[in-house]
Amino acid sequence: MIERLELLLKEAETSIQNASDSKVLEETRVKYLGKSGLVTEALKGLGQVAPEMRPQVGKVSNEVKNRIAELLEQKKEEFESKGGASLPVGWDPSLPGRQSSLGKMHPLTRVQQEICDIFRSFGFDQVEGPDVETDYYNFRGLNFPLDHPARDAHDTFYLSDELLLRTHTTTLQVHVMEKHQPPLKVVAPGKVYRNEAVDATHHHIFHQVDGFLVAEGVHFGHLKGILDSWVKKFFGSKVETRFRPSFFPFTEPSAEVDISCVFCQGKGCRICKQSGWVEIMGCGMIHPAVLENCKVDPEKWSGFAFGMGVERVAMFKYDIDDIRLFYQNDLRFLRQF
Ligand code: 2NM
Repeated sequence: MIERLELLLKEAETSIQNASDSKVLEETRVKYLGKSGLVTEALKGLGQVAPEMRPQVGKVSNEVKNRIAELLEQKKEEFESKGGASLPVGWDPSLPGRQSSLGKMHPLTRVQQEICDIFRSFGFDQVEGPDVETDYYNFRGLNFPLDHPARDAHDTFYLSDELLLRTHTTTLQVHVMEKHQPPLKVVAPGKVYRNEAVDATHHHIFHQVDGFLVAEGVHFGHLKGILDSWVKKFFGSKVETRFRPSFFPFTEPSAEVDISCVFCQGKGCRICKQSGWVEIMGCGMIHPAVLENCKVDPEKWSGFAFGMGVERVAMFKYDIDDIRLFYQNDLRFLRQF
């Protein structure tokens, strides 16, 4: 028995020494130490050994087993230090590596961040909120009358009588004013949803940045100053603004903001339809009813607010003529930004 074990050890030593790679080494391990390996099988004969010999035979068999295991381990480390152990057979380390490509931000995400970064540099805080809102935060709190056309199911995605997908991020102004008393300066970016037919300039999901400022003695001049400064930072210092009277339920007075066309410097071109001006956002002085809804005293506080579409601003900045390009994941389009 002892002789047999010593013979197996010699054989195993030679096999391990000659093993050419980690696969052959593993085969050698299984051949000797595996469940039905040669050493394991030899040990099953221990029962037939005379009882007085058993301790010595037992000792030798343990030594043989441990020695083989040790040799296997040494050889394995040798392979690993050469970098050979985990390499698949036939792998050619001299081949060039596979290139992994780096992704980047979607143009809409970037433009949305650029818009908000400028307002943050003016001291505005940035907030975000839920896409699913109640009728109150989206409409009633913002002074929309019950029969306002925007509340029609044709224009808004209702989840129930009371719940809907927000049609503007102006909902955040109500949330913020309910929780915090003025003075406040806030911008709210996010996705909004409208039940629109999709075409080159409309989509049922788009992005908006809405903002407002409430303090003591705020007037229309402050609104013009802040928005004109924002336009000059975003589009360039030579770009002019103009304010045209308009209507929104939550502001009074209300205005549309046009900027001089950045493609023709206001001379008139295809983009501005020869007018020299392009509409870029809506704004106004916050309606006293909205302040009251939010428990802000309109006798003490006043404020202005504005809202713009991120897609529209991005399309104008980069001369993109179809809003659908933003959502098609076409890398030929996305890689240009
Ligand atoms: C716009 C246009 C005009 C607006 C109003 C408010 C507030 F504070 F009253 F809730 N936030 N944003 C506003 C005003 C939004 O988007 C075209």
